[in-house]
Amino acid sequence: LRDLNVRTAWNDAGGAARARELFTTSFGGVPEGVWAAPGRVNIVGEHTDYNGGLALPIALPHRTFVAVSPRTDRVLRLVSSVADGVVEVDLDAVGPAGTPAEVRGWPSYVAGVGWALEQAGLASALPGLDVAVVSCVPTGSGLSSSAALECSVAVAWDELAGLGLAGRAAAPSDPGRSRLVEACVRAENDIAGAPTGGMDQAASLRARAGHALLLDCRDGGAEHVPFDLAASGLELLVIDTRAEHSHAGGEYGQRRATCEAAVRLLAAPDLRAVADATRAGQTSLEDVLPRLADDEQRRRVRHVVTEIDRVRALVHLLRDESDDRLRGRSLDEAGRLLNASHDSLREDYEVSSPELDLAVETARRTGAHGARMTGGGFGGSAIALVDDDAVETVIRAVDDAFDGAGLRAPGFLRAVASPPAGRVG
Ligand code: GAF
Repeated sequence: LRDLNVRTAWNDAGGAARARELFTTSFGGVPEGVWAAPGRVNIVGEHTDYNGGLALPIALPHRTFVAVSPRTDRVLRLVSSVADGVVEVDLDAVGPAGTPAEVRGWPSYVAGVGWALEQAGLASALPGLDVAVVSCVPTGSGLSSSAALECSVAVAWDELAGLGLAGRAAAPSDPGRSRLVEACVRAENDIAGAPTGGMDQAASLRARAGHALLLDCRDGGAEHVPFDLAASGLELLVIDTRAEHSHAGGEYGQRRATCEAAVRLLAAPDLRAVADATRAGQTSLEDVLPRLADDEQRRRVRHVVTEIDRVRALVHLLRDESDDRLRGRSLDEAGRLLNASHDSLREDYEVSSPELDLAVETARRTGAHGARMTGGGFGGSAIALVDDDAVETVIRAVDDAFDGAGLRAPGFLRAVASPPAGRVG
């Protein structure tokens, strides 16, 4: 596989050394510390977070590393291994996207976290920072590189300013981390101007190694569901189509607005309430859908309601296995749920892309038990549930299919449920 684009994750020591080196060459001296935060893949539960629904992400072993020193003033000096030069931002001059004080580009994800921590009253006047950023989370690939950046900075500021929210590595504080999640989401919504939900930041800050994070996006609750595919002889293969996506563009926001309009028509608190009512047998999609404005709205709602059910069903399968293994009928059913999720996202929610469909179809055809797009869509990445001895076959087949279709060579990552954000050096 050496000739193919398989992206291995850096280990903590390697990532920290890279970040320190960039810090020293950019600012001189040594940083006070290095913090890291993971990207994520969502196993199932897509476009449910902003509908008060359920999602089931894992943290990736691929992380963003920030080498940081606090400053005595309110200035941020930021450097990234993938951007030119040092950017300076005055923390007292940061304002929402679309106003004269907006911060442009990637620095908005860093400055936004400071702004949001102060707005929420979690910090009074944060110190400025010198920050050097390096990452092995592919950017623009639907693997939450922006959340990884926000969350790595959040845990760094948390410790350097003595906020005490993240807790110690051995004893992470979930309530405190939930406050950090909220700040990172506000940074992304208000300062970077991307109207996303909170799944990505929650995965990066609240996930656990060896577990998927069952997120209840209505009340912020989280449960850790054992997710050790290796024990079942399986792998979760991530296929990065390298068709770039962005959620600051209009399509994501349009989906969100359509759901909000549907909720108003149904006089429901959110689409989660509709999902819960159909599950409890108090109503059914046959009753609900005719009350909506048009076919498009009906399809969007059908996706969200059925997707919430798919999260419940997959969690049930994962928990049902007394020895935490997926095999036989449970494995078939898990694959069927992933496939149904993709088909619903493609047909009803209309957020897939030709590249994602090709990746998914090829993986299914060459042995995956199930495959689907992951993340917001419109490009980005797909996941495939594959026997560990079939991974190479699927990788080669997808690479060939992309070549045959005249597309850029895709990237591949092996997803293992990994630890959340924290200090690494
Ligand atoms: C993107 C968003 F950032 C998440 O909040 C979520 O809505 C996801 O798309 C779709 O499930 O990753």
